[in-house]
Amino acid sequence: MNLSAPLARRHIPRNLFVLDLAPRTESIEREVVTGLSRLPKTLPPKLFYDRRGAELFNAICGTRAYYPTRTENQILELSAPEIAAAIGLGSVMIEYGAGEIEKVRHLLQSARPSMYVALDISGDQLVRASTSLAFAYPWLSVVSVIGDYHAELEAELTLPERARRIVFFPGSTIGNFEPDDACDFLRRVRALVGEGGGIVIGVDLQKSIEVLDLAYNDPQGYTAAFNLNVLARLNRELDADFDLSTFAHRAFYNTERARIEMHLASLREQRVRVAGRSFSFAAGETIHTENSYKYTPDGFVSMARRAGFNASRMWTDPARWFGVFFLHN
Ligand code: AVJ
Repeated sequence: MNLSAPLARRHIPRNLFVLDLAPRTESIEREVVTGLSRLPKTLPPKLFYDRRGAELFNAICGTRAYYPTRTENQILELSAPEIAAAIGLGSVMIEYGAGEIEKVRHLLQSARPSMYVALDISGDQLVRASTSLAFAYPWLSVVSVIGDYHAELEAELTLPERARRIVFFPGSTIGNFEPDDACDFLRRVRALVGEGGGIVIGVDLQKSIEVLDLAYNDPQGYTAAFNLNVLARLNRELDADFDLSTFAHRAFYNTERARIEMHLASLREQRVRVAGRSFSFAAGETIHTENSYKYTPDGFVSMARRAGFNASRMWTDPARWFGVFFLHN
């Protein structure tokens, strides 16, 4: 965190509590070395979100090509009263991957939660965004937790006992998980929210390949920069020597598996050093950096049922490009 002391003193609101559960460097080193030792090589998508990556992701969200963010925002805005009615008043809302903390603002005024817990891996962004949220909603207690989805919230934090717990998981981040892991994630959410609890979750829906491909190959090149930024991060944090001009962004829709795949392709045969080890690349070989699964409404609901949830409804846009689901116990 780069807050100078006087600035920090003037800008910390009373209704904000910050908890840092971010994985330390050894754990990214282990995951990176394991991923690059695999065939095909892989890197976990959470590595995208360093400070620069979080900025680039925001730039992606502002492009015409990347429809999910604006479509989901439209749905949340138009259906806020109904979604808030499903959530109920006075709940504890817990958001995974909160980022800029913009989407939940559509719901706060009408759902009036008693506490809002924001979890994100990008610490600088989370602290900045939750500070401005806490100032904008002085009646709300804001807790921001720097960590990933596996952070054991319950072990680290005492949540109010009696309030209904609602997880908010917008952005279709669930699409990053393998379907089995997505189902496990929903099971864990179900255990966390308990009796009477629920989840409001944004899910990107299947649609034409052209629309999907363009969304991950925006003409401004932000997605390419976002993908390549992972290598710059490894250069900096794990003393790697990737030459970014010898790797290229690749993103395409895999129809059989209903997912966008993002890769970084080595443009030539080469060896790269990462954390004291050497990895060889054939010309054209890729590092698989992300999957983004696209669901049908029925497919998603049946997964939710397998996880033990009842799906009570889906809000969508006129073109049915994106769905916001309410699942409850
Ligand atoms: C934040 C995971 C939902 O999969 O669409 C955007 C990330 N990757 N462009 C997605 C992303 C490339 C995004 N999620």
